[in-house]
Amino acid sequence: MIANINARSTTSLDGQWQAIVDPYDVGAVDYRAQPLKSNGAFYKNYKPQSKSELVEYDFDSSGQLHVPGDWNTQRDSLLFYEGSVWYKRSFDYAKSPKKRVFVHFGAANYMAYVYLNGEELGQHEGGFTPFDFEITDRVRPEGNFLVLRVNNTRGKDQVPTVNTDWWNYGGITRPVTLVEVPETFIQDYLIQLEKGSTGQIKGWVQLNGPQLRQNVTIRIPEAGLSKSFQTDPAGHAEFSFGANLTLWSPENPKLYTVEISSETDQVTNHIGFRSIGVRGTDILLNGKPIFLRGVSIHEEAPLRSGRAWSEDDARTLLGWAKELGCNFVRLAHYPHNEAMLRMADEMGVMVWEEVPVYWTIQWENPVTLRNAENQLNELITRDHNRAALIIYSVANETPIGDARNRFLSQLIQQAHSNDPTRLVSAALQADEVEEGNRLSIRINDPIANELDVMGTNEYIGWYTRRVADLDSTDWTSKYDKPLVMSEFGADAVFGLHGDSQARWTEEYQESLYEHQIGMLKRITFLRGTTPWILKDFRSPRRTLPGIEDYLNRKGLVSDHGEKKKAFFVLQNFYRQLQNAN
Ligand code: GCB
Repeated sequence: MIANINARSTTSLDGQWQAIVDPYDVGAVDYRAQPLKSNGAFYKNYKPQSKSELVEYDFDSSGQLHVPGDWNTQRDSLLFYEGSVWYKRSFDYAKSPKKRVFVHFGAANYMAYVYLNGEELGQHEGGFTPFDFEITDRVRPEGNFLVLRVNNTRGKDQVPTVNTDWWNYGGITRPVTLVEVPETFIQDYLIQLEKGSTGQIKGWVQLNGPQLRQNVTIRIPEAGLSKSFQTDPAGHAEFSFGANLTLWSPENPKLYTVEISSETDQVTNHIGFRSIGVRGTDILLNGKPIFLRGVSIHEEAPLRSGRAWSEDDARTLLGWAKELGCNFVRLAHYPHNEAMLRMADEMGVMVWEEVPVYWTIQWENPVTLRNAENQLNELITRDHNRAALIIYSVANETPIGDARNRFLSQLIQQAHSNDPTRLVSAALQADEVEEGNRLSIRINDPIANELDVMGTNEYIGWYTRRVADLDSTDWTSKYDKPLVMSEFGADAVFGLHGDSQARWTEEYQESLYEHQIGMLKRITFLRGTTPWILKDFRSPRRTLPGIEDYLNRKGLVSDHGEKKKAFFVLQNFYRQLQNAN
């Protein structure tokens, strides 16, 4: 994967694409369920050569879908659709001499089968991470046609699996871009502060192409830095050097222009430098203890329905979080689009990113584990230069057991070894123990031993017990580690009023937040909160008519952007925390 394509010479393929809805995959397999190779295969984009020839598909008269975008919110008939849609887009491309060309996809949910000019380029599994294919020798000056079959059928062995509390939006949900690079190009690089240091930059550069041994220079003009290195025969160079930098923080999200140049290529990135670590139950940003004032966010557009993908979407969502007083967001439950991370870097919001290892997963299945590892890798590769990114979360509410423990342990090790500088967490669930007339909640999950930060989701006052019970609930942990309360919340319909005992009212939600905050203040090892959730979001599990209407209503903001009463309760708590610092 090519890192940071924003810094490249690119051509956008976004816009209207021709689209064929294919619920039975007739464009891919024949009536004996064998792969289609004839002109009947939709990726051939074949046209009848005479009036007698039978061809049963036609992209040009099949309607269009906008890319990027989920298909569910673009046509009423696709609202609940799960299956295949074929996309086609034609383009001309004048390739510069001695350059290589890649086609890059921000994401397509869930499987993507990609073809150029009637030939297969490859496949990608996983709905939320980027992928690219080289097309240097296949792209023509005129009349190219790029075809994708995107299939969002859920499967038990997938990541996520069949059961989730969010809408399974299908489609090419993020931008599609042609990227042109030199024959030997800078494929990826990591330029970050060394773990535990605020004055030492450590990282590597990786070249790709025929001329792998080169001089590479890292320049940070504003900091007066210029360092050169030689890559090894595999095109890799590691480096470490001292730097006197203004550190990135939410209060001062300083980004430097960093230039990485080799003899054949040059790229620029805006990079912030900060350290993140833990000491006992504290989380340290740039060496100082911090409290993560956060909120959970789904990747849904703030002011229209469907998947979010643009810079404007990111600005609005993170703007609401900042208005709440947040210095932190949890991007649940899968990798969000890259614009969110860039915006978080600029706006000074720390980020928890997550892979969709959610609820039940085939813990025993090695293919499922490889898939989860791959999604985690692609996420790390995409975002490892973002200062805002401080935590990787490897799972959400997964049931304790040997196979699950091994699975998560593998992901935790992988995150640590691929990116030693960031913290690793998971949203766990805790045990409830009655002690006299008080309730004790105990964090007791073997996987906590391997995490840097523990996350816990709890729904006291909504799914379990009553709101008043929060006043007599205490938390314990046998781990000397920080806790982020990664979820709590209640559903409320914006504008529905009643007393604080009445479900679905803003008053119920408001009261639950007040009592939750009372309880949270008593947890001595609590270092962050990301209540559930910033905005009402689509969920197929939420069927109650007139109330849910297929929306999870736990938003602090409604699906139309209206702030509920609980928004102001949380805002007030975060103001107190901010003033106490
Ligand atoms: C949870 C899940 C989240 C759900 C939420 C709810 O525990 O982690 O994905 O949406 O509860 O509203 O039930």
